[in-house]
Amino acid sequence: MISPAKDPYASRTDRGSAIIARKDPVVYGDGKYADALTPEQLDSYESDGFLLLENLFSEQEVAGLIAEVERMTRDPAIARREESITEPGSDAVRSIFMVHALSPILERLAREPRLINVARQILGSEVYLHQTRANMKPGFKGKEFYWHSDFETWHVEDGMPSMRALSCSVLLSDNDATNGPLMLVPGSHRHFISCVGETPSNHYKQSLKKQEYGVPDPVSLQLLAEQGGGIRTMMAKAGSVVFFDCNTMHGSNSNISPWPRSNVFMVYNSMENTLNAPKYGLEPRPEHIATRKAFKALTPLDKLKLV
Ligand code: 6CS
Ligand code: FE
Repeated sequence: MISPAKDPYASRTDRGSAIIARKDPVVYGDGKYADALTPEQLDSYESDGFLLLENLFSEQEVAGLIAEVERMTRDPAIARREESITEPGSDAVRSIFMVHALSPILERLAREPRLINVARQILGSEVYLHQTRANMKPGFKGKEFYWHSDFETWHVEDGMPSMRALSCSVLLSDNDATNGPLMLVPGSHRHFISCVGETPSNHYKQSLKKQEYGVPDPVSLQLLAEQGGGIRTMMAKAGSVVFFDCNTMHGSNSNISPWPRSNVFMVYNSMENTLNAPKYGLEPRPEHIATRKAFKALTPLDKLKLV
């Protein structure tokens, strides 16, 4: 295990906050491992740390996905499971984790070539699912996700070695200015913000409702936003998809509109970047939040040998 002193992405140690230059590539293998994005799209992803592909899925495909996610949200057997996280202060479902194991429809979505082949191309390898979730952000009750880098959490609490993972958010409802769309800081993926504070045990029981550790300080956030050209808000129709690097600073506001802002996230990790032990002696997080037991490369649907 790398000692905190040698860990280029040490965070939540006894030092104050710091901004560290990224040590890892953004696009691996020059994007030649698969053929999903154009060179212009790849360049845009590399430069910003994210890419919005509008209307990737048809209205009919979205209708099937949202019906499945709403069915899961209404299913009391799923609501009782530890994979379901409620909003702070209410019993409204905030997120359902490990949706690929709870739904055959969402398991197929994870292997949909329009998604997985983008991940294979950017990460330059075969990939597996580090985490999947549906974020419901229900009308009136969906609370914010404060600014954070997913990699900061995945490195410290899940032992993810390098920045060779990405999230893919499939919009299941129109995301507009009123219902708390995803916001990202262009270029922030090139800097790692080392956070202050010591991780409480079983932190995920609190952080998935409202994250208070591994949260960047305002000075660092303002620096990143001002040098990256501000904040980009992902307003797009349902069926659009946002791909973003594991270290891109992102967050979203509370939803006080009457309408939900539902999306489903697939987090692809490179098979060359499987998890080590968490940092600083932390207990590993449960399997439904961070895949540790089955690092098996995911077969894209178009590569399945149909029997
Ligand atoms: O801790 C995690 O893995 C989760 N937390 C946030 C705020 N984003 C990534 C992930 O869903
Ligand atoms: Fe996140």
